[in-house]
Amino acid sequence: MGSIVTKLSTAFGSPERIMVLGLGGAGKTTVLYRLKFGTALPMVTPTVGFNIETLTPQDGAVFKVWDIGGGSQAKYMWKRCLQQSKGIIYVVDSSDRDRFDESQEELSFLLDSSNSENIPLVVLANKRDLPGSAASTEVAQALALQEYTGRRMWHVQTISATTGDGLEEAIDILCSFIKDSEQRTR
Ligand code: G3D
Ligand code: MG
Repeated sequence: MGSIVTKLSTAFGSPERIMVLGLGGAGKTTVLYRLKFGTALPMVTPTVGFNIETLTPQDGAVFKVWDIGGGSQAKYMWKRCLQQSKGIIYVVDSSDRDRFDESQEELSFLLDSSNSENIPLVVLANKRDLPGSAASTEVAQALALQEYTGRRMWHVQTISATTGDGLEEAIDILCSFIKDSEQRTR
């Protein structure tokens, strides 16, 4: 299997900048690793802060990965970065209902405080391999995504970053959203 991200460059002819955001532990690093290498992450190094990982244009798309939450000051810095992005990937641990509220608050802060309504959102409801993980409808509700209907393109895709299940579908949807938003703003 080739790298999934090459789809993005194939779709757009040039590398696109995608923000990958979510609370610490949601699975962002694991997602990034799988996008880049198409395999599971051999070892995860805990990361704190922001702008910590990127995929480069040679990989087909520029992915900026930022940890949010926990009172991080970084969130005041990613607004500008967000406005320059073509798409937002928001990663949620779908097995950790205790953090749904915090995840929702961070997401709404992100979306409401930046001038970014034209930027599509794909939520990765990660860790679907774990028993009892929330379905996409539950995650959509927990994140109050209905509020954005009609204002922003959004979709929730359940995935497992460790097995890769669902990730390709998620990237396909992001590609089609980005194409749609570019046609609208043209
Ligand atoms: P982050 O970058 O968002 O902080 P990480 O998150 O990618 O570091 O992942 C946090 C933990 O969740 C890691 O476990 C990782 O292996 C695990 N994880 C990520 N994706 C999945 C998944 O799809 N399924 C399962 N079961 N676990 C996943 P550790 O134990 O290293 O903290
Ligand atoms: Mg990480």
